[in-house]
Amino acid sequence: MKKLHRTEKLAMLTLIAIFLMSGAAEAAIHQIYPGNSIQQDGIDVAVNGDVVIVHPGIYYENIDFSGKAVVVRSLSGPFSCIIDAGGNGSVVTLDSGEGSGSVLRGFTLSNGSAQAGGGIYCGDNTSPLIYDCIVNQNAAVFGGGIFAGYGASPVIRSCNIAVNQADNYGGGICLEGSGVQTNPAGRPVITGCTISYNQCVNGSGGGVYSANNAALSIVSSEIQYNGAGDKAGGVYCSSHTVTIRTSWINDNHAQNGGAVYAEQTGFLEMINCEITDNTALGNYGGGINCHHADPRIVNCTIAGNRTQTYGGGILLYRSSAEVINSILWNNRAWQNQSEDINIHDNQSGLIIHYTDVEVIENLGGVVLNSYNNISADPEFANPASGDYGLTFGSPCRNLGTSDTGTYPFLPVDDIEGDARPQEGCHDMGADEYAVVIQPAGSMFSSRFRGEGGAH
Ligand SMILES: [Ca+2]
Ligand SMILES: [Ca+2]
Repeated sequence: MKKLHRTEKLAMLTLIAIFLMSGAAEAAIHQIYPGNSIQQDGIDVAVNGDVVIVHPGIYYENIDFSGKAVVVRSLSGPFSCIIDAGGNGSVVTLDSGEGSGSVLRGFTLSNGSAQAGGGIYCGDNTSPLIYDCIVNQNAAVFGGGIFAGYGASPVIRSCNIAVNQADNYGGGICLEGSGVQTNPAGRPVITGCTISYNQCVNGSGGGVYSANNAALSIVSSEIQYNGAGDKAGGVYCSSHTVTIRTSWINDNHAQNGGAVYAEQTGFLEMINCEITDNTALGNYGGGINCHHADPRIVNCTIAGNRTQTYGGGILLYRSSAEVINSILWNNRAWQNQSEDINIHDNQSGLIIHYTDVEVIENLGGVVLNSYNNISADPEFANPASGDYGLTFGSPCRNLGTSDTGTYPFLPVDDIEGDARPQEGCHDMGADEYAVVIQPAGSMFSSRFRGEGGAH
């Protein structure tokens, strides 16, 4: 190897020094211990690119990212690191245009109380990452757990949002004009989350509320046991674009729209979802209530939902639905009679193909395009315990369509992540029955829920 001259050595050492210094400056780490303040000792002294690491403990304070692109994370996860706002204000505020470089990870956020966003307030045009957090026991008028404002596109990933309360909108999460308003591709994303036991006392959206032309994407999430005093125990949308994929919406309750209430929504698509055992305590839509909204429902299982009068499974009021490869079974309406879909007026319509449906009540719909449907007990695995997977003998096996030319939106997997199609053809409903050949030659159904489920 050629021996370096002294000047070359100096130049190289200088380069190494600059590299080390600049590297250190870009990612300073601020360690926070119990007795410190996450805000004063961490965020306030941090600059863009820094990391604030919070050691296990309970921190009684409110924190504000103040527009900084910093990562604020716990050392060892949300169970041992709690931020408690003491009933005074939002626990966490992001209200200075924070982008995806602002990351909150691994905290339990509790005891916030605010006008909007008891747990987390995401102001206009923010797009932070909220990751691996428990948002628990917070209260607000709008968004008991989380609020996102005009043009905001937060990513909420692997969070548990539970036992929060809102007076007016969004017991768990409230999205007001979020997403597309200022960025055509912008949308809040809720992925891998559990949203449960939240309440919206007087208004709409026990789990999630999305309105004022907001966009929203919900993926691989469970929305369960939420309640609303008015519309939508699970998800309320009066929105620009809403997609819900590979998710469970079950055991929610509201006056109207036990699981979902869609109103004046530009585009609502639900794929690989189970909408089960929800209740409308008032009149309309035990499962999904559509009011001037035109949903596309693909490979969904809608079963065991209840209402007092119209639309045990789906109510269509001045709405047209497209239902493909789905199961609608044992939904109940007036006097506990079977009624899976109610086409309520002459400005509504239904396209239903390759679906197992028990009862369609048509009160004058202008379009009823029905093709290749069946009406047979789907033989769910154990609906009494909430298991709406298919059994080996189910008539829904291999009677869906796999024609991606006619139906380009068909999913390539099921609610559990099994590949579709199995046995050469899509099944009806959210679950694809997967037959796996074991080395010993035995056969069994591989039915596993995603994270933390009972399937
Ligand atoms: Ca199949
Ligand atoms: Ca499956």
